[in-house]
Amino acid sequence: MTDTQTHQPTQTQTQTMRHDGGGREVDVDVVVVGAGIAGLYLMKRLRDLGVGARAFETGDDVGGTWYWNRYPGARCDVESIDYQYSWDPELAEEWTWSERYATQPEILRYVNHVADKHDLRRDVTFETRIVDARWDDATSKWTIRTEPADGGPLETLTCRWYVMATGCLSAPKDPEIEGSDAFEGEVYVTGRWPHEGVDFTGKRVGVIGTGSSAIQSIPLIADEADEMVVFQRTPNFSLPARNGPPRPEKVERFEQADDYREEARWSSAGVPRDMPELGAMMVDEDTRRARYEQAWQEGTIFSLTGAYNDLFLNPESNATAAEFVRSKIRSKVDDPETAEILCPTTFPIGTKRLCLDTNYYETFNRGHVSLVDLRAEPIQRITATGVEVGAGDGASESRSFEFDAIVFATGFDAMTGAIVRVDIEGRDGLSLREKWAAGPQTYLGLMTEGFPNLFMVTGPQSPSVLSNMAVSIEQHVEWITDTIERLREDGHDVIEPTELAERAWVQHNDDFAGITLFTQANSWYMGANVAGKARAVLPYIGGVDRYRQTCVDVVEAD
Ligand code: NA7
Repeated sequence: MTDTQTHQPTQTQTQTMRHDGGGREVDVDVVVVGAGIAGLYLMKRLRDLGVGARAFETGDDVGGTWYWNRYPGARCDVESIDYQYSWDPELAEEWTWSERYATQPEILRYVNHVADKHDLRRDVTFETRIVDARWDDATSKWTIRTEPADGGPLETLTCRWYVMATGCLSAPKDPEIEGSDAFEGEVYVTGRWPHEGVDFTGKRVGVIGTGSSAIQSIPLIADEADEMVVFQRTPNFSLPARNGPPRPEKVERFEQADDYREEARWSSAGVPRDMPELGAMMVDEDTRRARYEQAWQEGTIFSLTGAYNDLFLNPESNATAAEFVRSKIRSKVDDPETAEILCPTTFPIGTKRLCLDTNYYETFNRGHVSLVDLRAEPIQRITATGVEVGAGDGASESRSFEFDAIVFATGFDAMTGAIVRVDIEGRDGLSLREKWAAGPQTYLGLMTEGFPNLFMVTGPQSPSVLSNMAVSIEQHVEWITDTIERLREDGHDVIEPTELAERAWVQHNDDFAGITLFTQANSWYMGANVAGKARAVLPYIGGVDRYRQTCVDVVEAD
């Protein structure tokens, strides 16, 4: 990032109030959007640096992803020892995770504990949405308009630095099903689950989708429901989580927390682990199967696709791992026809997010649970009473299902959705939504040319969702806040990537993706789950370690 302009340093704490036509205008150094894991750490760091900052959050409390995703069975798919803050070492002493993979309520309690301990809520305006943000070249500031949830008047504020800490999976996508508003029974969306919980006892429940949210919630909803129908468009690969108490070997390694964390920061996915030296085709079938079996027993999302070093590169190698998991699905599901429907065949394993489950496949052995294969019988529409499926071309009879409740587990407009839902206008009236219409263009997933002083935490083209988010969030927050501090010290008011640097980074992303199998899947990694969204590899595939080094090099090169 070289294209900086020199101005006077900003004031250290500028909560200057200006009254303008009865409206309230506030100027702060930094506006942060989001009070999740990223937003809270940003606010803590900015406060410690003496930088005036205000955060805005649509929810009525902290937590981000863990505030919204309250569906039954919601858990992190990275072990809790890895998925926690490292910036306050006392937290590891104060907080003991009860499970290897903590549930959403436990993670939310942890986030609340951190917010309480560091008094972070006082700088957050809750129940408030950012409507738009406009860059003003004359003042080198952003003008931001916010809207309170109660429909009160919009408020305007200005800031020098604008940080989107809006999360990668926070904008639920439209289900894109005809009549999705027509159902007159209870409607639930996994990413916007009611705080008071839902009792499905005695109910007929339809679940649409078989991604991670569905795979986590289906076994628990089935425990309560009288009847359950799962509507599956694309089957997913899921591995048993083998949840329980935190793994003793992990707990033991974590006793040297500083070393452990440094290893995580310089690992490929933000979790310390042994890297494979061999390709899958370099060993015989028995050896391979034994290795996959060992990985299957480990219960992490990294074990199986990390068993050999070419599983994301070589289709033949990948096919051996995929077939191993299919054999497991067939052995778990009693009805062979149902088992085949549950077996993924249309994408290489790992190129859609792997899931971790507890009794997912086994749930289809329960008498009151059935599966509808939407590839054979697509959903025609949602009606007032349920769901209608059928080929619609006379190839298969249409069928109707009646429900008391429908659960939409239909996913998110991932990586870019929450960013472009805000109307962001950069230099010369450039709209971010328009700039990214053919796919995101960023420098390091941190900034984008034409939008000075706008930062993104775990933005597209950074490792983000292909890594332990806790590690990647901390790296981005530290990079952004260090950069702001340095610019202030050096008397620079503006930072913006050059077009050339950005083009090179986008090209590097595409080059990396092009040598892997990721481009073969219609996944949310590729933007393929949202109608009309450009097809582009959204996360950086080169790894946390390579990426971190690049960020260090950029700073060292001034
Ligand atoms: P996902 O993984 O995007 O899953 C969404 C599911 O919903 C997936 O099975 C989709 O099928 C299905 N879907 C979406 N739209 C439709 C329509 N119109 N008809 C039928 N089925 C549909 O979201 P999750 O919330 O489960 O998980 C997101 C991430 O959160 C997860 O990867 C973890 O990292 C945490 P498709 O595959 O598109 O055919």
